[in-house]
Order: sequence, then structure tokens, then C-alpha cells
Amino acid sequence: MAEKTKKNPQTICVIGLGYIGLPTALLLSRDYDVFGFDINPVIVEKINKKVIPFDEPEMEELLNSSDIQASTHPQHSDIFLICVPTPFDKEIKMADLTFVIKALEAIVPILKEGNLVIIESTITPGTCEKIAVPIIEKSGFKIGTDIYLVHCPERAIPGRTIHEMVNNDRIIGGINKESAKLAEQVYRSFVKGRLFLTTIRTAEFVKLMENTYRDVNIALANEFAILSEEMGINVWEAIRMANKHPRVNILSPGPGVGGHCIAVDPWFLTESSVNATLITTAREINDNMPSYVFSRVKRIIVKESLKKPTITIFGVAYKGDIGDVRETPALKFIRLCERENWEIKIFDPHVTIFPYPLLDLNRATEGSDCIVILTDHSYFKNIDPAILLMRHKNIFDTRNIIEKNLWQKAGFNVTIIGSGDE
Ligand code: SAJ
Repeated sequence: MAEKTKKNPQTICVIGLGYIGLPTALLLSRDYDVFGFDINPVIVEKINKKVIPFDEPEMEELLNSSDIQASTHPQHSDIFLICVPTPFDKEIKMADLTFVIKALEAIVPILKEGNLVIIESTITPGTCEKIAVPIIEKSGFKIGTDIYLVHCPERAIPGRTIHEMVNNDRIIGGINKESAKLAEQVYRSFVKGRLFLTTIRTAEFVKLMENTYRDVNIALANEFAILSEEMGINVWEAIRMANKHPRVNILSPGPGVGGHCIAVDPWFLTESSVNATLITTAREINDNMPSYVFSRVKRIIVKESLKKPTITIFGVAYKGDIGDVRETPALKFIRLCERENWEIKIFDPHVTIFPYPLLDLNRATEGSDCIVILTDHSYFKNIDPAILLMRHKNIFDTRNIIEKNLWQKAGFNVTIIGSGDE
């Protein structure tokens, strides 16, 4: 570790330099000497060469002005901050805590009395007490008196990560009050939002509640869209009207829920309980949306008698104006189209890496029979439909982002999910 030169004399080792760990490490490095540890040598090399491994507003400037050092090994420090991913085991619908466990095991040999260990990774309630404490105590130190332990779940939305890390309120759950108080000082160095201290198990639960709340509400919007189609009602107009009520705020329907959090975290609550029926149902509704979209597109294909159709997908990112494709609902939609032997062409102005070829706008639309909008990228709002050389002019919009009249004037048969006009 470099000689201590910062406002705060303590050193911090951030474990996991991904979407959360790296920006957090960079923010902390303004006041602390920060050391980054990641098992991926490519990420480590990039950081040490001042190359951002993924794009986020303000990240490049922060990295350039930071003196953070990264390595594939952990370093003796006063504070350890664990930001590794918690993948989801799809087969058994359970959190896979392997990375969190490995991160804890990696620091056990280098722990010193007085160290603070903070886990930011999303975990199932009880993980800190049942899994983290026994691992840490293998060091011979006692939790709560020799080593302090905290869970402080991350709360930053991709696309606004730095802004939210600085401005959002945070929940700090301590194994005891002393632990929470120590972590409070660390977060105070860069968080302008309020810091709320609670128990470690409550903090674990709160994180899952937040993402589950959003998932359930998106499922409700999706179910409203499906019902409105059955009833010949425009769901978008209906939601606008319902949201005029002072205590109603219905979210937007779409092609399903993606991202590494909302599409995953609710399952962490259902894994050990048979009583999470609403949460399970919401997950199933959202997971079924790509199939529902597929059935709607199929209806267009059949109605138009299109043989061997070519489908153009606008947007494979899991949400608008970002290039992140983790858990994207687009993948399931593509697989369903493939099973029908439809030709698929993809255009996404933000995504650079995807398991299927990405084309430019012209090549993706030339000779196509139907455009399907899966992501609400602002770019799609400004496309001039008159210049597209389609074989058949159909468009299905799952995000309600195009200007219907404009596309109709250009000769397109326009269908918007939940618009109830069929
Ligand atoms: N979506 C809809 N309709 C909506 C809103 C979202 O279909 O009305 C879809 C999006 O298109 C996307 C998915 O839901 O596929 C999730 O997107 P999101 O913007 O709701 O959330 P994430 O996954 O990008 O980030 C969430 C945030 N959690 C909450 O808002 C409660 C963020 O604050 C968390 O930090 C993040 O999860 C995380 O890392 O846990």
C-alpha cells in the first residue's frame, strides 16, 4: 500500500471491482488510501492503466484522478469492503453465495484486531450471522469486539451509479452498534444522503424488500397491460388516469424485467419460505413477459401471412440508454423466435457485446418484416421510419416510445403493447 497521505489515515481494501465495487473504491479513494482486489486480471490491469472497464457517467474522471492500486490479491488493511456479485442459481432458484464466501475466506489470513468488514453484496437474510461470522472467526478473533462486521447494501442504479452512490440515503446494519458506528464514518466520507443504522439482519432484508417492491409493481403493470388488451382498453391512457390519484403510482408495462438485481433478488426471499406467494407470482408474471410478447408478435406474423419472417429487434439492453444486457428479457424472446425458424436481426446503439450479431440500423431493417422494440433507448424515438427499407412494414412496441402517427404516416402497421386496439 502506498504511504498514507490522505485525510483519513485508515486503509481500505475493496474486494470485487465491478459495477459497485469500482465506483465505491474510487469515491473512497478521495479520503482514504484504497487498494482494489479482483480475481479478474483483465479488470485489474485496466484499472492500473486508468482504463475504465465499463462505462458509467463520471467514472473516467474519477479513475483518472484516483491513486487507487489494484491487484489479484487482497492487501492488509484497516477496513475490508466486499462488493462481489451474488449470482442466482436458476435451477434451484437460490442465491449462490460462493463469491461472498470466497472473499471472506481470502481475508481471514490477513485480518488484524480492530478491522472492520463491510459486506455490500446482496445476500439472503441471516447470511452475515450464519455464514460470515463463523468464517471470520476462523482467524481466532471474536466478532463484535476484535473484528467489526456490517452489511451496507448498495443502492445505485446503472446509468446513474455515481450520482446515486453520493446522494442516496444508505442503510447500515451492524452486528453490534460499534460496528455500525464505525461503518457510518466510512460512508460519511462520500455519501451526502442520510445514513440509517440498524441491525445486520434488517439491512439484509431491506435490500431484498426494495427490489422486490419494484418487481411486484412492474408485474402489476404488466398484468394490467395483458388485461387491458383482453378488454379493449389502452393501458397507457388508463395508467396515466389512475396515477392522477394522490396515492397511486403504477409503473410501466414492458417486455419483462432484466438486470442483475430486480430479476434476481426477489428469489432470495422465496428460497427458504413457502409463504412468499405474491413475490413468486410477480416473478413468474415478469419472467413470462417475453413469451407474451412473442405470442403477440406471432399474431402479427399470422395475420399478415408472413412466411419465413425476418424480425428486427430494436434494443437488447435490459433497459433504456445503457449497454448492460445482464438478465435481459430480449434473450428469451430471441430464443423463442429461433425455435420458429424466424430470422433475427438486432440493432442496439448502446450494446457492444452480445451472444448474437449486432447490426447497424440500415442492415438490421433492410428486408425485414417486423420491428420489435424491446428497450426504451431514446435513440429509437428519433428514427425516421420513412427511410427504412423494410419488406413488410410492421412494428410492435413493447415500451410505448414511438410516435404512433409518424410511423403510421410512413405506412407502418403499428402495435403497442397494452394499447387494446386489436
Ligand atoms: N422496468 C419496467 N417497467 C418500469 C420500470 C422498470 O418494465 O416501470 C424494467 C426495466 O426495463 C428493467 C427492469 O425493470 O428491465 C429493472 O430496471 P430498474 O430501472 O427498475 O432497476 P435496476 O435493476 O437497473 O436497478 C435496481 C434499483 N432498485 C430499485 O429501484 C428498487 C437500484 O436502485 C438498485 O441499486 C439496483 O436494482 C440494485 O443493484 O439492486
